[in-house]
Amino acid sequence: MRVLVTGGAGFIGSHIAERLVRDGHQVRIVDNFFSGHRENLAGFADRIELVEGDIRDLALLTRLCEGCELVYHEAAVVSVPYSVEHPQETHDVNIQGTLNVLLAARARKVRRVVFACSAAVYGEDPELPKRETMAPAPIAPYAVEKITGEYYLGVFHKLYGVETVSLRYFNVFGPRQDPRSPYSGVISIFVDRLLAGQVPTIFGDGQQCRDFVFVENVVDANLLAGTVPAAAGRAYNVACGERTTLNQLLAILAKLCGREVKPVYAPPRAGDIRDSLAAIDRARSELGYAPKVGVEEGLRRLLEHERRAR
Ligand code: UD2
Repeated sequence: MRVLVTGGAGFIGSHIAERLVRDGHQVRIVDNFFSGHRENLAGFADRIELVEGDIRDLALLTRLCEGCELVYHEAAVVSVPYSVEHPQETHDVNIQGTLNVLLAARARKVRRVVFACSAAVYGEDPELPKRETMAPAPIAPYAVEKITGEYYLGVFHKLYGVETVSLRYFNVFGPRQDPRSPYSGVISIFVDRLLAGQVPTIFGDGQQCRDFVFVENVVDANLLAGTVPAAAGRAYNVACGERTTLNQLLAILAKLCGREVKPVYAPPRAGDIRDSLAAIDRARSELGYAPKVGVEEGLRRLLEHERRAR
């Protein structure tokens, strides 16, 4: 089948696109290269249709949806702090862009749209694990934008019959995650520092926890979300369902690198939530999702990939 991946040159989008190509699908990518990179497509660039363009352009999206059965909507401004600094811009991309994807999908009779949502929608309610039945409590523009996108999906499903699935990603990590921005994920930053022989900084006491999930598991969840009939109109947490503290994370990385690492501890980062952990029962029972790559194995694969790339 023909599939459109928005943000297909980005960290997660490129992994989804690569798997789809490997499975024999015709893949069309649209990316404006704001945070995507052509290098992310190395190895399969000759087997995709790549269009440089922006999801704020409804006419373009409508053309790109022509002949597509499925859309994976991964394009977004993905940074919480950036959304705090530039709420108008992130609104335009993350809300208007998502609405455009849905309008284009409806106009071109795309069967299903799978949306990259975020654990950010849960906000700072301390109750763990996070379940999809909990009320969203956004505390940043980014979270407002992601939950609004999800609400739009629900409405397009109910009103217009577009099949929609929203995947609430927790802390995704893996190859191609850019460590060079101040908004990068902690694992990409730690691995970059360790391989450069530098000392990582832990903000806070390191006892805060996250539900880190290797990107291949996220790809699995997306493929299931694209095919399982009962998923239409639903939202799912995508995570490992396990908590890892930052101190544990660094200890695992140090062990895998075969050396002792003493981090620098700095004051907690403003606006951070303390702990995060997902319940993944719904994704397990309805999608048949199971995280195949655990955190430690994912970290081993990431290190191996980064060592080879240097
Ligand atoms: C994640 C998502 C974000 C949003 C948010 C919702 C990523 C990359 N970000 O942000 O998009 O969904 O969850 O809650 O997945 N830290 C250090 N040292 C560093 C960098 C970070 O100690 O050099 C700490 C940081 O203070 C935090 C933890 O690591 O306690 C995780 O930080 P993050 O930026 O990787 O991800 P998070 O959970 O803030």
